[in-house]
Amino acid sequence: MNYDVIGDIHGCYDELINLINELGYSRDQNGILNHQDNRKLVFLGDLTDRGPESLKVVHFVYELLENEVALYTPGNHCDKLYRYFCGRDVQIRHGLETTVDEFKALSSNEQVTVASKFKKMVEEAALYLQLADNQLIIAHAGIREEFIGQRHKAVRTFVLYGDITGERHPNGMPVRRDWAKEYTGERTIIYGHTPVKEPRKAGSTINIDTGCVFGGSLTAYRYPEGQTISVPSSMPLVEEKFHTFED
Ligand SMILES: [Mn+2]
Repeated sequence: MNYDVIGDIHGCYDELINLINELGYSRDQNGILNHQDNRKLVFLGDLTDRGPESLKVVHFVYELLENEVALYTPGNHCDKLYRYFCGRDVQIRHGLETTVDEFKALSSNEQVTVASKFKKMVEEAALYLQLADNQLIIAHAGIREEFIGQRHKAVRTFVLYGDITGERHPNGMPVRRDWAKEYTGERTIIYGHTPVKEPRKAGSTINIDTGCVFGGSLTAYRYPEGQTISVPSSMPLVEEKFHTFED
């Protein structure tokens, strides 16, 4: 199986549709989206929050999962929205407020539908994906080589939040270590979570969060071809949200 892995969408539904069209997916006579070359889409998490149409993205990805044309692994924003839908006491900030506003504007029937779809997606999802005979790893914020195959608490924190130190930068952003630079493994690791202007390769890792919701682009990585395809964002550019790395 060949895969098209899609970076952090954050409610940018129009860009998602543009990218999927660009990748060559289309609907068959039964209205089911698929690819004539038998490819699958892979979503690496953070489907919602900050952007304009988070719940439309949820419905769309849910349909693809039901039709088995996509795989999904959650991000930190997915984890928090899941806890919100479970009625837990979560802080409605860092972008969750846009999704909650969309949710509250729905009828109670529509609320039940979208919440149960999303909960099912997250409950059935793996913390990270091991594909292509374990040669392709997809993890929201990345993963250390020695963590591959493990699922304990430290692995979960790393996969959802990255290699955080617990400290914060003066602008409030958590300090994240550059784990990808140290990665010497053979397996391909595709991740997102940290917005970069261009897809960032380091060893056999690639960060494909090109900050669509901050006015960058939405990027897909084609495996095994190793090619990236990006579509431009319709959102205003928020320059300070993009990270730069020393390679
Ligand atoms: Mn994230």
